[in-house]
Amino acid sequence: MGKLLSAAQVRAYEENGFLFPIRVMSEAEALAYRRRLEAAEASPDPRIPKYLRTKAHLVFTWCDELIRHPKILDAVEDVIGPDILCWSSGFFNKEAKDPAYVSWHQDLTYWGLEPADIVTAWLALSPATPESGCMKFWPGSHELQILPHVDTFAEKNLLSRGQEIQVEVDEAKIVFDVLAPGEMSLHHVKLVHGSDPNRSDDRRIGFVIRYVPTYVRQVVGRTDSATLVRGVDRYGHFEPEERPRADLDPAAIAHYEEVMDRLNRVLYRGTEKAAEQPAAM
Ligand SMILES: O=C(O)CCC(=O)C(=O)O
Repeated sequence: MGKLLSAAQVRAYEENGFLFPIRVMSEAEALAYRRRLEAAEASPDPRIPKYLRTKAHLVFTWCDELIRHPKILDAVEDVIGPDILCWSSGFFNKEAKDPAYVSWHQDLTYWGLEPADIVTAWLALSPATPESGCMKFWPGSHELQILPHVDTFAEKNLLSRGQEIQVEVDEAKIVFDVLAPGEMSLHHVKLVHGSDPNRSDDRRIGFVIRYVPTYVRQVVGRTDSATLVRGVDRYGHFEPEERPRADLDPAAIAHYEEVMDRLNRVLYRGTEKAAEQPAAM
């Protein structure tokens, strides 16, 4: 028995490369976070979408609170151990009847991180169903090497480069990551996954948190940064990040810009695309 997950759940994560549903908060708590998001989105400040997409925890106190949520961390600890850094966080949202989608991909492809003991917590703040365009997983694909990906930069693709694997996925084998608000899934950084457009009448809102054990390192960029959220960092592979003292605090924004400038050089390496508008990873 782990902190939150049973031994059978941890085994299922290791075998399949994903685990869901994991209830980490009540529907009411999830709704309260949805309201915080929607209040931020209501601001006329044009920089808000960028802040919400990548490393949102550096700019919004309630996102900083979410990446430290004890139940989320308990489940994460059960799969990657007790010394945990948050490398990124942000929203993958689809509006009602939104054609936006996510092509089949493996997260690790462009992140420059090693080794691959990295997990994403995907927290639902609205219903995630096949109709609303929930994630879909290829079970066991985290055991594969990184597959060849092509950059499409397709307009409706939510990924930074519209990256897509060059391998046929057997649709009969895929599993839909169905979640109610307040539930989350975990997926391994090499798992092949994607998602379809939202055909429902509600927004599909996912807060995505990338967690790495402290021994992971950045091998492409010269430096990288992360936030220690549990345990001790005995390695110092990542520069420590600063917590926001208030939402959109000017010091936090200056720190965000500096960190993102470095990270975008890694995420967009080898492309001509200017990295002025960080997309989701
Ligand atoms: O939210 C989605 O539809 C895709 C998210 C994703 O690709 C990820 O969290 O790695």
